[in-house]
Amino acid sequence: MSEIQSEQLKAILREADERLESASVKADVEDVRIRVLGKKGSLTAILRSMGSLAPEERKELGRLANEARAEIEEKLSLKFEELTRSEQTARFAGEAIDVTEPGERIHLGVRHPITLTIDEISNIFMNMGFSIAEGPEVETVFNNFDALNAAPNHPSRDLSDTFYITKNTLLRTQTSPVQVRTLMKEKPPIKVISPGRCFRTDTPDATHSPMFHQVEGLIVDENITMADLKETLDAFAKRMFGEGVTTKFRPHFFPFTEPSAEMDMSCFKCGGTGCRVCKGSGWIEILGCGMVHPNVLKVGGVDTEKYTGFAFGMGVERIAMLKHGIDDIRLFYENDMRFIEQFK
Ligand code: 2U9
Repeated sequence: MSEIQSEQLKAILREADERLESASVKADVEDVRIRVLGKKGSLTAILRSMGSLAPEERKELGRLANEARAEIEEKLSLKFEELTRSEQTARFAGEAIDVTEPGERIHLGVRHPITLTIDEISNIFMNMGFSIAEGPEVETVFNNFDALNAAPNHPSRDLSDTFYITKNTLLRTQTSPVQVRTLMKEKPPIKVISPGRCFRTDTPDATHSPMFHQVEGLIVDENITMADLKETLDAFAKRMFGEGVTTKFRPHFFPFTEPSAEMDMSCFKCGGTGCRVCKGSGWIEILGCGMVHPNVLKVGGVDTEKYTGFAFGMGVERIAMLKHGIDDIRLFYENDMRFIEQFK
């Protein structure tokens, strides 16, 4: 074997080593493979040139060249693996997520205390077999006043109490028109409550708001008496404010009921001895009620010889204020989240 070829092999190995040493990406390794082992590679050229050598020399050079090729292939593959690993490590580092990092807090909304109170009241009545009836906030003067036996000169009809839209339409001042619609549409037995928004021209103060909420109820069936009214509303007070409360009924006047009453309950805070909540009296007024006036039943096409009914109404804000010790109705409409979030 010629000295020159042996030197050439060493030079090829050295060059391959140097190039692999400085290879920084996999393409560099491939470049070295092509330079040495490719079709026009330096080692390939030597192997091709062996044909012209004497058999002895060819054998010796062949052995050395094959050893050199094996050595270079081994180094190529080691370097390739090394770069594959380091590229992967670099990629993983870029993709890394710190699972211990605190997440961004999602701000969940809460239901409004008035919604919560309406739901609580509605659930109590639904558990007694009432269904929920809803209707429009813009109503006819007929449904809001005439059908409810309000005298033509009744003060609540006054421009200074009611938001009129036209001569015959208005923003409902109570949710009773919903029940007037139910009476006119359905036959007894009727057992509904109507929760919803109402409007009156009140100037806002701690206990008044021109927009407020009511839950009203209506039962019409055979043999409904004042005893059913008292039993139902007493049960409501106990479920809403605690089993310990007792109720009493004071005579009152409403055009749509006769007889009419207001229901007081013993103070759920002090038990009746007198405190800040009941203003020292031991009693808290919570709703109005009465036996449905025959005139109202007749408007609904109900046979007043066969059927009687009772009705009631309560202000939702008042119930919520009592229950949660809130002293200003305006807090409900400011939507200050520090207030709203206390009731979830
Ligand atoms: C029909 C017949 C009768 C509904 C009733 C009351 C008594 C009552 C007030 C409570 C406080 C309104 O929010 S408030 O100002 N309501 O006292 N409401 S009986 O009577 C009806 C309703 C519909 C067809």
